[in-house]
Amino acid sequence: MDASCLRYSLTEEERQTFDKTGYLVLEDALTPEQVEALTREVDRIHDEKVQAGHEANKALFYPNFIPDHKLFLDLVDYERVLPKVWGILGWNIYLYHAHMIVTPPSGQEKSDKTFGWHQDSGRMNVDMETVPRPRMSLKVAYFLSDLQEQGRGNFWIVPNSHLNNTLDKPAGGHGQPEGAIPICVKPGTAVFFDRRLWHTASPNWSDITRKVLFYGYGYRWIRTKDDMTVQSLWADSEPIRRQLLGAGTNCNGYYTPTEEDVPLRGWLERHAPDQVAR
Ligand SMILES: O=C(O)CCC(=O)C(=O)O
Repeated sequence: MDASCLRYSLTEEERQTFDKTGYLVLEDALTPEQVEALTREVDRIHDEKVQAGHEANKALFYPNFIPDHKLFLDLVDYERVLPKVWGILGWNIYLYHAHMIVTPPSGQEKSDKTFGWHQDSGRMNVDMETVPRPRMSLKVAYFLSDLQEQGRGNFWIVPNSHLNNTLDKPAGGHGQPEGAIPICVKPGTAVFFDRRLWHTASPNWSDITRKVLFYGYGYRWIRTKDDMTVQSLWADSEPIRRQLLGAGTNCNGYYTPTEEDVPLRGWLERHAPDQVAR
């Protein structure tokens, strides 16, 4: 990894925003050329899935897409984004989960039905007993389609809700929680969010297909959340990418890492010692 990526390190202002609100918006994280090239691959995969029987007007949730194209792999340690991820979580991290979502126009009437609000990681939220629950992981969502207006299948969040273990939803299944907002962004925007931030997908009432890539980073001792069949990519990856793709020397190395388990720590010690927090 080139040390020039350090110009994208998490700033103090970004840290405060993320800590306070539970999310961070990074406009122009991807260039228009990257958006175009990634969109081509997303469209290709979507077409293949539809040919294989996926209903064309239903949202496509497709996990474990990293092995499908080098462009997806290259975002795992993307220079504009990874420094902010380690700035928040530290160096003992990997990509525990990734999914692509394509949300075509639903063709349905607008409704005020309450969306599917949740925090990430399922049972993690039940099995852990603290208030607030610990952060553990975050996701980076790369928006490829134009979501500058709401109603386009936008990602919705309740800002500042990440420290609340519960969320009050309107009674009767209508309306959204107090403070809820749609994320309205242009293509190429990356949104970082704490896994505890209450969030949801929403229906696409527009005629623009929504396309998003989600990259979930967490501590190396967290299990993968989808199949993550990325082991075949290890051999051709440089050490930090290999770490991010889940490599380790043995099981204990996920809990008590050696130098070989976490090349990211060694790299930071050499290039940015002030960023090796713990
Ligand atoms: O599709 C969306 O906008 C929401 C995705 C989501 O809920 C998630 O990644 O946990």
